[in-house]
Amino acid sequence: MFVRIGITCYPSHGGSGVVATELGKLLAERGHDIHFITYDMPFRLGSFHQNIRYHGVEANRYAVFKYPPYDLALASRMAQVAKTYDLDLLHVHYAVPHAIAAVLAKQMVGDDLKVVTTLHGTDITVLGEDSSLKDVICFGITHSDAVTAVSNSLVNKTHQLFCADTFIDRIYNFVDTRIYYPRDVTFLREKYIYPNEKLLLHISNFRSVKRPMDVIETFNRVQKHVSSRLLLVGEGPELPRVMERVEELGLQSRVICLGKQDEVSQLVSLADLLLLPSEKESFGLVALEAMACGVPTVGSNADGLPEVVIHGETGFLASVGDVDEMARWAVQLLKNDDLHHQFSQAGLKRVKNEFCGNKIAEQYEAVYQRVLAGE
Ligand code: U5P
Repeated sequence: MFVRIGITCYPSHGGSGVVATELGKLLAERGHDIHFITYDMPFRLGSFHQNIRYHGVEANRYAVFKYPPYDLALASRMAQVAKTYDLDLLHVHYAVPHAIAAVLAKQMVGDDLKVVTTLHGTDITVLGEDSSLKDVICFGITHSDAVTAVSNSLVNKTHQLFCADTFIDRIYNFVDTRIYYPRDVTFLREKYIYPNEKLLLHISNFRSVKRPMDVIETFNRVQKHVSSRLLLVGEGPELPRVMERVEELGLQSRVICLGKQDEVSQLVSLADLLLLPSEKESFGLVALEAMACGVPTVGSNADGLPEVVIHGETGFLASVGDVDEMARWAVQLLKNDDLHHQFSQAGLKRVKNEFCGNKIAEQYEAVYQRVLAGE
């Protein structure tokens, strides 16, 4: 089956955009025609591929508009690209405003154009609680031809918050194991830590839902028992407060802050442990990236994270905010090389069995086939 697919996502650093981009690349490799329709080039799109085209979206800034009408510009661009390239379907990642714009584009083009919406998390768990958006999110979901969500937890949450009757396929996120694998990064490791030290890693958008302050509190406890350093990757609103706390605790020499990075696969391989203490985490893509590099996660048991990290097998999970418990688990793993190796191996096996790209691409293709057959 060959499908012409328009993909819309947030092109910036974030799980939904990363997965949408990686999926587009993989589908292109599998022979499908891929058209990214976004306001900016997705940051992980990388080099040229003959089956991938990019169509930018520009919202008109005419003086009378207090807010540039991006959603309408997107719908209009989707419809235009769909007509020009005879697209079979629009696959949109993140409900707001993408699903709604896609439904509008379908109305402009005609019913042959199908809409597949993938829910990634905060579009449901955060925005779903906003009364100004709830109804329109529900509209986008119920008018899509198929809806997928990245974890069972997110499927259940969507049913609870929105539409109990809508069928939702659970399709997990994936990693490209040609990029994420346990790399030999000894040369880089020497630049950050001494040979007797351990390296803990946190990667996120430093928003409060990621609880980055808990990362610091956990690390502070860990470094009292294990000679270690903490690498912070990413940027976001909580980062200044986080760095203030690092100073208050006198940890400046132990915490390395790299800011936003476009390519994290080498950095992930550097680490002995990933810290992910999120308050909400529909999936936890960084935990999967870490697992693929043989790095266990210590984090919270929020939402879908236990579907990715198996407690006691590929990492350890504690209640949200329980930094003492997280620190205890981290110390246990960092002090016991055999246990660490066992978790690392179990993680690699799990990635191969559950989260490999081609397996996930096949699941999306099955959804495409179903909607195109009108089922
Ligand atoms: N990410 C980066 N660079 C950064 C911060 C995050 O590439 O500076 C990526 C992570 O590697 C992951 C995604 O793929 O963004 C964040 O996923 P999530 O935290 O939204 O699940």
